[in-house]
Amino acid sequence: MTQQHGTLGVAVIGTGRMGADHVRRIDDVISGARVAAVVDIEAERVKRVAHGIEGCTPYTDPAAAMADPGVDAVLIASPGAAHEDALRTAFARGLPVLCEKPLTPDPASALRVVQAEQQLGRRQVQVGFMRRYDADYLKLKALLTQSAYGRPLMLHNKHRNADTPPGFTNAMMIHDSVVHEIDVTRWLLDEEITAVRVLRPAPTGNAPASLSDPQLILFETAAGQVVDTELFVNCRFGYQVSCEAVCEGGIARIGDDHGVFVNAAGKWGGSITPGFVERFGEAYNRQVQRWVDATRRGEVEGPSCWDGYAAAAVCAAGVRAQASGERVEVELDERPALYG
Ligand code: ISE
Repeated sequence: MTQQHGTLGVAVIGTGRMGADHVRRIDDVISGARVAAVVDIEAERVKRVAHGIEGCTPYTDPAAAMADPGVDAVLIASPGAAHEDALRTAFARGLPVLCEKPLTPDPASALRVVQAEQQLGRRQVQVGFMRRYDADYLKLKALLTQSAYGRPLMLHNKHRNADTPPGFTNAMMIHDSVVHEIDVTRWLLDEEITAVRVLRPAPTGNAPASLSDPQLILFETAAGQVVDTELFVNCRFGYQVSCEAVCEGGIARIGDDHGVFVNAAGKWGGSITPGFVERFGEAYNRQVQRWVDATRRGEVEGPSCWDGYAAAAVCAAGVRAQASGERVEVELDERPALYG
């Protein structure tokens, strides 16, 4: 690894909303890394993003950026369909990767990535499931790991977005939004999800007519736990993510995000964060910092390609369950030894 200025030279692939946010984060917020290259198919946009970042070269081709001698590692934030190719190029060049979710858009391609990483004989990818780096989720995980309240029996999740971007579909409600609850369920409970059901109540009038919003998603785990998620992506009032773990000896809940709590003019209350970039800003910072630190030590940690593949398998079952109204079992390959 050739690190200039003692820092990790990162190529950020994709300069849309998340990619641009990661460029800002690496340039301004975290330590130990610099943005050595940015990549986007839109030449003007990528030039604009690179402009003003010292030593940053714009590219329209991911492979060319990864061949840049100043690039030591890759952050993939392009649309999911482009991830498999970018990952394979990074594998061929031995470049460590932080790959935004989804690892790839479907289980077959995600499994191919798992198999390609297995052939390397070592982990090279951290998958960007950033909730694992959120301070509240980390506290909840610690309580469950210590068995502070006994065995967890159920999780109740709420996942609310103020609104959806144009073109957001029912399938994206699973792939883009519920994928986070899929990952936190597997991580918090340390169990695979085995089956999915989706209930679709009468929709809100605030969502586009093509969207069945809200939805209630039910997971069963291999240990027999049941997890429900209320997904409401046009709730209008703000961004809310919470998780309540119901254990044998107590209940622990996170995500009641009040910030400052005010009593005034005959009212009490706090405020609600507007969106995920604000709600999970610190988690994104910690995620990228931990990736940079581990990479500089020559290590790989955090959510793995297996986690990315398992999430894709549950998403596929979820989309089928959503369309059919039936209980759909998750089809999962055997977990390779590389992933513990
Ligand atoms: C978005 O892509 C995210 O990743 C957010 O965390 C999630 O809350 C939102 O629903 C998704 O669309």
